[in-house]
Formats: sequence, C-alpha cells, structure tokens
Amino acid sequence: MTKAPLFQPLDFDRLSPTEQIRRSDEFLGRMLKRRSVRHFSSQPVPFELIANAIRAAGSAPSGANQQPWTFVVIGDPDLKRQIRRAAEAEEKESYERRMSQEWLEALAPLGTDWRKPHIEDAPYVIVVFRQAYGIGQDEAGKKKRVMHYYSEESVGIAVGFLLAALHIAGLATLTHTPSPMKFLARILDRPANERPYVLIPVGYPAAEARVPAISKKSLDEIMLTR
Ligand code: IYR
Repeated sequence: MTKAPLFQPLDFDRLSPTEQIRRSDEFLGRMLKRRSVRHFSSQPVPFELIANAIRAAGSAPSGANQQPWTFVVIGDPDLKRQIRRAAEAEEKESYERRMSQEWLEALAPLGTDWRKPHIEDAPYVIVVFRQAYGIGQDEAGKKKRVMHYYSEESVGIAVGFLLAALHIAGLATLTHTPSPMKFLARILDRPANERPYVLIPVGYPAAEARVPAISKKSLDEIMLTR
C-alpha cells in the first residue's frame, strides 16, 4: 500500500542580499580553516557538541528520506584501544604490502603511516555506519529487508554535514578509513545490514599539532559556467 503525501508550509528565511553575502562569506571563511588533524590532545570535549553535530548530520537529505545511517560515539578508553589495535594491524598490512607504489606516492605529501595514536588520544571517535538495507516487518510481523536507495550518496552527504558541524563548533576531526574496516562492525557489535563507512576522531588539536603544507584547488580549477 502506498502512502498519500502529507504537506505543510515551508519554513524558509528569506534574507536580505546583504545578509546573504555576510553569512556566505562568514561560512566560507570558517570552512576554509578546516584541516584534517592527526595530532589530538586528550582534553575532554563537551558531549553536547558531539550530539548537536550528529543532530545536524541527521538532518541531511537522503534517498527517500530513509536516513540510512548510524553514528556510534566512542568515549570508552578500552573500546578506543581495541579499535586502534585492530586499525593499526590492518593499516600495517596495507602500508607494507597491500597499497601500490602509486598509492603510497600519492599519500607521501600527507606524511601518514600505519600508526594511529589519534584513535586513542582523541576524547571521542565517531564511527559512521551505512545501512545497506533497512529492517522492516511484513504483515505477519516477520522481519524483512527494506530496500535502501542511494545509501552511499546519502551517508556521504551526512558525513559532510557532520564534519562541517564539528568544525564550526570549534573541534578538530580526521576522516579516517582503515581498510578493510569490517573489524569495526565486529568490535562495535553492529547488525549485518550496517557497513562501516568512516571513522572520525574528534577533539582539540594537540598543542604541537602540525598539518601538511598542502592547498586546495582554486575556483577556476573546479568550477565551469555555461
Ligand atoms: N587509510 C590509510 C591510508 C590513507 C589513504 C588515503 I586515500 C588518505 O587520504 C589518507 C590515508 C590511513 O588512514 O593511513
């Protein structure tokens, strides 16, 4: 049975042109200061900032509004230690055997290696899971698979919102994708429909944090107008 759509008035703030450009410039200025951080302080972070950022991520558009995501927030030192160990084991294998010379060369400017101390140093690690399908019920109340549409794109957009929200809240993040990531589903005891998508250490940068001297492409290089 298909549901009839139910509509309500749009709550939209129509801004003056000055206010539009002011906000646009302000947001751009802040976003341009975001960097991926690999050296974290263990200083605690108010949990409300994490919760708000996940609320913002959860507001992202998604295929058929299915919201195919789960955000696991890990503050427990023992769990962080387990995740670090498992991530480092996979990463050591990747850096030493699995990654091609071309890949290693592409990464060289970032100065990364298999060691992932930030997973334990950061006060929180957020692991984002993509729900490849949903779990619903048939008429008899039996569990059945619910098809999810565009879950890759949807989770990617939500993670973009999450990274922006954490940054705007004055926190540093790293988008980390240890590969393969299956160990995350096991350690965090997630159901079979959930696939690890990304692991994000969150916190304040260490006082001595340094970042690679790299730059972003200019507008000319990324935008075409027709
Ligand atoms: N997952 C590894 C390697 C790595 C891969 C890419 I592509 C990066 O942009 C950065 C790192 C790691 O996290 O070290």
